[in-house]
Amino acid sequence: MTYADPRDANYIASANQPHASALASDYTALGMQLERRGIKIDDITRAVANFKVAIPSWGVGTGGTRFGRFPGVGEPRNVFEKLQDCSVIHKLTGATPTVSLHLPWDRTDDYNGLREHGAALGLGFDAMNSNTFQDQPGQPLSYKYGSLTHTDAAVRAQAVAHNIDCIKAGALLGSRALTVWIGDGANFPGQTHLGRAFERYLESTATIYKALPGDWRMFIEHKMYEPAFYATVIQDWGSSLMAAQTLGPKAFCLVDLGHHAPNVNIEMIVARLVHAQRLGGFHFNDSKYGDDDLDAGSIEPFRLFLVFNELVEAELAKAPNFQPAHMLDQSHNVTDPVESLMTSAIELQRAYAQALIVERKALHGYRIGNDVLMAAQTLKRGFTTDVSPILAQARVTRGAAIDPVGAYRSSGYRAKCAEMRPGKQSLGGGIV
Ligand code: LRH
Ligand code: MN
Repeated sequence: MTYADPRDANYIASANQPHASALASDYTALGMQLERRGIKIDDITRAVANFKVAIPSWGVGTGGTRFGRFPGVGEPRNVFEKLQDCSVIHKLTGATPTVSLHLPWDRTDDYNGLREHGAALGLGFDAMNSNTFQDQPGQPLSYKYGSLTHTDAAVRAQAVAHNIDCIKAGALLGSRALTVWIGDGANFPGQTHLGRAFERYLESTATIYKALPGDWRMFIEHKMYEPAFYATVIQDWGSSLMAAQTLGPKAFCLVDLGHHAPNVNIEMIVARLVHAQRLGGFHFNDSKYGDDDLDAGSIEPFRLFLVFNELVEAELAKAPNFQPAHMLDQSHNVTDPVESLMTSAIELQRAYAQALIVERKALHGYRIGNDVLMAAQTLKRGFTTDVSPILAQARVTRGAAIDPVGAYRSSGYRAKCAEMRPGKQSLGGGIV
């Protein structure tokens, strides 16, 4: 198989050529359809082209579960190769200019070099992610019974120090946020004092908060369960919001879609966090049962649309303190991670475009008049409109591919990586 660099502008232009006329006629047809609804298609395309989502560095390698991991070929072996794959995703979608790193998985002793490597690839760095849910080789104190909320102050101090290291590394990279997710909790009723554990969390995060540079934000990520299976210290948005409001104006709540019980109304949580001016951002993915970390929009696209509907309402209302950081957080166990991350970024743009074309004036009228059916139908019409031409046109305006997966596959990039990245992949269990 011949190899072509899928990031090369000429390669992308030639890959787009066979799709150009179909896109042009589909775009014109959709434009006329939306015109009849009083919507200018180019306005939507511009907004979609400006929509950005960060790639999780841990998502470009094949993920796994506790039962096993089946690595693909040509996997990135270090953070520099992870960035290379991220640049392919960005060049072919035009939607993912930043990467969210996870320490120590992405630790390097040359963060300035990493920053330059990223810049050369056209990439920046989004929120840093700390990790006190695993013990590292040679780590003095274990996180088996918790980290920021451990009963032993020395363990808490070790966890706090790690988070401050993440801030220091992030500052060298140009990141301006730290995401703190901890697995701390209990497997048995009685194992922990539910109130004091939360107080220890507030004490530890207050120290981390003090270390935040002036223009940084701290994202508190709640999760209902796993690895703790009875009680998790930051179990829900309520605990997260209480912590953010206690810590200070730089603390915000991060919503990982997979961190809720099935059927929880996540768009309602988003509406409340917007109201509280504490919506920091998202870890987008999809799930059917637990924290499945499946591709965004692959299981519940209507739910994703309803989340973006709340974001568009907030945007239109010019909600104060509203700058949500969008990130993907997925585990790609059976697909090529580059393909999954490209299609997932595009599914977020789809939900955003669908929310943008909702006829808000008519919807408002039906709501005020309690014309329930027409209100529901008017909202749903955004979701049932095929906005694919807008998404493809937005990519073209960014010099990206009309058919990213097609362009990626015909480039032979993965096969080339298999050649360039020899070496046995570890088979163990676990998400990375
Ligand atoms: C926890 C989580 C968190 C990351 C980890 C990789 O489930 O969502 O955001 O640190 O996955
Ligand atoms: Mn997450």
